[in-house]
Amino acid sequence: DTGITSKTPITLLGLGDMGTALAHSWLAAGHPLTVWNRTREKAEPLVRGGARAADTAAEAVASAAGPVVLCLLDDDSVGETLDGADLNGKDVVNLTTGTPAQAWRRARWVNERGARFLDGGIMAVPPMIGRPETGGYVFYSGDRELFDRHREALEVPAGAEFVGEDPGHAALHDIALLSAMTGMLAGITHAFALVSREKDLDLARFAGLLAEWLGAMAGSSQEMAAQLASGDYTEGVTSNLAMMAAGNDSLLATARDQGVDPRLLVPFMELMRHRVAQGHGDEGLAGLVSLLPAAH
Ligand code: FVH
Repeated sequence: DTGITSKTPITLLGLGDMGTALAHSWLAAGHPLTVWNRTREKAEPLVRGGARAADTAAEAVASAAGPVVLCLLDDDSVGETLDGADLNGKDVVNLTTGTPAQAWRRARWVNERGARFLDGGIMAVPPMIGRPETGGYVFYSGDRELFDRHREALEVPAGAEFVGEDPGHAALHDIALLSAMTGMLAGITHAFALVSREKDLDLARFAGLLAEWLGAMAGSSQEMAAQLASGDYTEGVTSNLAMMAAGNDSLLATARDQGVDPRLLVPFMELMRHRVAQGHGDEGLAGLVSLLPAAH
């Protein structure tokens, strides 16, 4: 073994749970890897596995011949870490979770320092990294040329989904999916509150039924997308709002009978009722989107 490889060298700043998982996947795939972490000890197991640990973030960046990947706690820690580093001519890939506005500002900040910028939103947890069969992936947005150039290396830890040249779009996709998940988890919590006091009810069996049902219902997002695209919120409606709003009475009555506080459901139900009261009971859920613009 000459130690010479044609694999893209990676510089990784941040060795928390996610950064460490990313590092192991690149090492396992044979990529030369330079790492830096604020708490140096976290780099030791990776050094034993063949990585080089830089003494400072600035030194890691200065020696980078490939993408400089950041996977840190938040956008502030990205700013602190890159402060004082010479970014001129570098390719910066930020896998730190943040908002679209933070991504826009960070892109400008990085570009002003002579570097290219790609933002990423990781849709995976650490055990899914380097295991394509788990379906984990990363949303990328920003510099398309940077993405294409390093695509092979970026696809080592998880799948790569480029969602546009607007640097904020990866974060927007990430946050939109996490927001949808939050609503889903609220629904799951309510469902378990309804059934969990029943002594003779098999919760594991119920969990399986629930997961299957949610999977089947998730297809309605395509119906909503089509309605939003056409502007006709009645297009292809399978379940209209008037019917669903009427059904809500049964959901609330059952919550009451089971001694369950319906607070996780009520705001959404009120939105449905409002839209029906406006005379749009024949629509699907897409019409609710028009009720959501926040007052500034
Ligand atoms: N872990 C997960 O399940 C999720 C999955 C989806 C994506 N997230 C995001 O990934 C980013 C990193 O997450 P993480 O799991 O690696 O987070 P931690 O284990 O808490 O590690 C945090 C690292 O950030 C370093 N750090 C914190 N503050 C600073 C700072 N001011 N300057 C420099 N580095 C800083 C910290 O260093 P240390 O504490 O070890 O010294 C860790 O390396 C994150 O955006 C998730 O939202 C993960």
